[in-house]
Amino acid sequence: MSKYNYTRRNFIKIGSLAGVGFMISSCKKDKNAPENLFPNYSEAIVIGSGFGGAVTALRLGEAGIKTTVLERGQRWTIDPNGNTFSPLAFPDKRSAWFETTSIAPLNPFVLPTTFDSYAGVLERVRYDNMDVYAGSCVGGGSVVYGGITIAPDDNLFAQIFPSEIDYQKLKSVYFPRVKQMLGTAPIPQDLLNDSDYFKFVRVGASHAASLGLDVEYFDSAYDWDLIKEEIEGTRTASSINGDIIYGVNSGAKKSLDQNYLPAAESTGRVEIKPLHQVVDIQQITDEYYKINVEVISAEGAVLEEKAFHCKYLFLGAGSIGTTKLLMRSKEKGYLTLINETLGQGWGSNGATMAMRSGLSETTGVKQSSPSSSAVYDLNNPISPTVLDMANIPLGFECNCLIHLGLTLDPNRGFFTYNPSSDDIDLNWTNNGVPKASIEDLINRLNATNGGVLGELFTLPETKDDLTYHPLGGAVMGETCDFYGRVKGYDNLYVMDGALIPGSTACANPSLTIAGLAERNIEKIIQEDIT
Ligand code: FAE
Repeated sequence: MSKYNYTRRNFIKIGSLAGVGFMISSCKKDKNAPENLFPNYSEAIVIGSGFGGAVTALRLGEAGIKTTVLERGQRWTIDPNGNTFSPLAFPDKRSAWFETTSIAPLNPFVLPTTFDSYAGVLERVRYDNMDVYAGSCVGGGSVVYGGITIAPDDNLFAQIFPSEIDYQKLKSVYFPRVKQMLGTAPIPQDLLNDSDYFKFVRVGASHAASLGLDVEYFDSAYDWDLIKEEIEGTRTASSINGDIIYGVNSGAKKSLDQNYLPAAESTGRVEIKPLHQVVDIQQITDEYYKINVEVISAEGAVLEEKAFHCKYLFLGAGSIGTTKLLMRSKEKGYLTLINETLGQGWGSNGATMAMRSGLSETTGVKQSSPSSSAVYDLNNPISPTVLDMANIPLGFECNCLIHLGLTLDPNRGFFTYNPSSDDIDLNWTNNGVPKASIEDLINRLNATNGGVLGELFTLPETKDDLTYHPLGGAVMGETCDFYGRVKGYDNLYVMDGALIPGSTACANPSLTIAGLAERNIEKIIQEDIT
């Protein structure tokens, strides 16, 4: 344990033991103390409450550091009547971050709806050749994600990440730490073997086995007992209707607002401020940062412009959000020392979606979320590919399966700051690797088991122009060091997907992002916080 932690913990202990005496002494106002110099001062500020932000906030709170979390989105609390989130089939304003029509990626399956612009849970950012989806609420991506909590393959990890990241330690120490906090578990055998809701999983696994491919039943951040209650009819049906991307009304999804974030608040040192959208950040002295914030209403009106201040500033606004804040702030002359790699090294995690239809087997009238298995095609002739067995909740028998494929795509894009929009543009050209890899695998599955690629309604065969997995922009070893410290600045850190070099090596990213955040904040608290 570091000297700092020991001292800080003792400080808290002595404070509570000394009782009144301690309170009196702390009441003597030190006019040079930062909380008296700067409005809205916390020792630490975390921007964003997704995986990187939530891990960081908890560990700072546990270390006794007064921390404010600034989150642009709303906090959504599970309503026992099952009406917290927008339904999947008829999306309403709660589904989308300031849009007026559905942003569902597979539009043919969603009835066209229009609604008022509102601070909904899922953001779609449209760039040339690539649409990026991300969470926009307290809990960030964990509220809209599929709960897939999967570690990269060792060899693939080594092909993407620098050797400075000790992968064995991530796997043995930090991934278990994250999983324990989230409370993850694989699909129970009875649901896997017998439930009609998971028939699609069994069909997908048998087809993979026919090609000799390994199937992994990975840990999921879902409460499987609650899914059983949904099936039994004693709880709001939500997962079994296929809900994922706009939130799960039964509460079965173990999003960060059910674990890390309340744990952070219960330290008594962490405060979360929803609907606080950070505009830019500024180093105002060698020691302190100013964070300019718009406090917004759920309808998007700016209610107040406010400045927050801190000594330690942690960015957890996600790959797009963090990169945007750093680039905008650099452009405005607020953070000029950040090096020229900022905005580079962005990747889509080699992600692509594809469907198999026309299967001879039935795959289930209702295909329940969450996804629970993945097929490993590591010898794919184009690129190693891992195929998530996703669910397609149509409510009728489609004899079809839908997959999210993750490939080891070397393609990287970069952002440029656009002064006219005061935003960042992504420079990205698809190279065809994700599409070719997944199609190669699907063609082999179809050749052996029957079925065709795509061909249901107007769905394109393969979608490689959208990603749920934006990664990079302030990459480790380039813009930041190997613990997320932004080069050129003290006490400024990137804790989220922006730090990742464009790919999490054919794995869905949340576990890698959260595991790295656990690793990095541990080091930062030990070495940097005085
Ligand atoms: P993230 O979780 O996106 O959090 C960023 C937070 O910052 C958000 O709460 C934002 O609202 C907030 N923010 C942004 N800008 C600002 C600002 N200016 N001021 C204040 N706050 C701001 O970042 N991954 C998996 O591993 N398994 C899955 O099953 C899976 N399914 C997914 C399904 C969908 C539909 C989507 C969109 C993503 C999915 N992902 C999945 C990806 C995963 O959610 C994503 O990699 C992580 O959430 C990224 O974590 P970060 O901490 O980088």
